[in-house]
Amino acid sequence: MHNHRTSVTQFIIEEQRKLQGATGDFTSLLNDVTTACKVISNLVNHGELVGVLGAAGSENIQGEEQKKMDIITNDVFLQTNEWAGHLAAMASEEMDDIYHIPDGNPKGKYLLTFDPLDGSSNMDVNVSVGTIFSILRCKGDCQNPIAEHFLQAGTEQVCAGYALYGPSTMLVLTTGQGVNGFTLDMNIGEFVLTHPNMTIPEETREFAINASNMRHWEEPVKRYVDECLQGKEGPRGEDFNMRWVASMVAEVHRILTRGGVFMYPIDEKMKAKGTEGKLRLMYEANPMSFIVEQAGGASTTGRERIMEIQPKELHQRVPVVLGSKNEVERITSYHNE
Ligand code: AHM
Ligand code: MG
Repeated sequence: MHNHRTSVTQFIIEEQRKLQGATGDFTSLLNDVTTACKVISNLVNHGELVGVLGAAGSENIQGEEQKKMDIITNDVFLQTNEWAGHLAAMASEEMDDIYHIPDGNPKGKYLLTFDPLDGSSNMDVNVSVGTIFSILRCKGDCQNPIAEHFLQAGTEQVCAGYALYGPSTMLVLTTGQGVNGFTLDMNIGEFVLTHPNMTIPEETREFAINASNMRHWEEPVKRYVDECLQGKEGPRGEDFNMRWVASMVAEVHRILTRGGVFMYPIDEKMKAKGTEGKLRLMYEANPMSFIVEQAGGASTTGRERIMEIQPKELHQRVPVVLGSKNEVERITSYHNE
């Protein structure tokens, strides 16, 4: 007998049926987003065979070197999502300003933000990379969207997700009813439900942080990591393991799978430069926080819940501490002491 698996499309349509007044708009939008992720997955898989590795020779608005793939994948996202009429506008880590739907295409009631290729420095060394996205409702005049329309707290997100281009390509999604994971079946070109109801274990013995910044860390972060490193002999009484992939998507996926905590905190070096963090609120921190909270974890800057931050600007950066609840609460308590 044929073993039927739920495709992501079927899953979203069934979710939509539970909502009163749903028009199918959101379902179609999500379909386009997953198509974009499939196109990117194909490019990532082919790598230098299709000549996409290396630097583009340009910088993004944060002054970071852009990879060829940052620009290509950004275009894929725009082209796949600009025509169907579900969106009022888009915003991306790789574009200075918001992206307007081209004249002649209908506009819709949603806003899409994305980091088309997170961890792109890992492309050239053939390590996992990902795509992160978030969907908001456009409130106000959606025929003439402006950047201010995007400045909504993370709690307003309608949907958040990521695609992880690893040994297999996965799509992990939340619409506020838990978190579900889908694996791309290359033979049929569909994401199929393989990881229903993903939840983060509360207890963990694993942390992730770029330790090369240790000398710049604030006291609470130093204390937390130091206590982990002391292992069995220290105040935690247990040995901890450390990981750093330098692809946030891979890091969050590991945490969803086996628990752990991920930190990109603010440090003295950032403060001296007037930066509030490394990761971006709209494209990275908010969508990942939504997913992590929906999976039973927690997400904070160390001082406040990320999803409650009222964004001040599109490209705002924030400190990020997320993962297993007990560890995130411990780190928060160190910040409060
Ligand atoms: P990117 O969006 O430019 O790729 O930067 C974000 C990435 C995250 O995926 C990752 O957690 C972090 O930057 C790695 O930073 P570092 O280079 O300090 O290790
Ligand atoms: Mg990124």
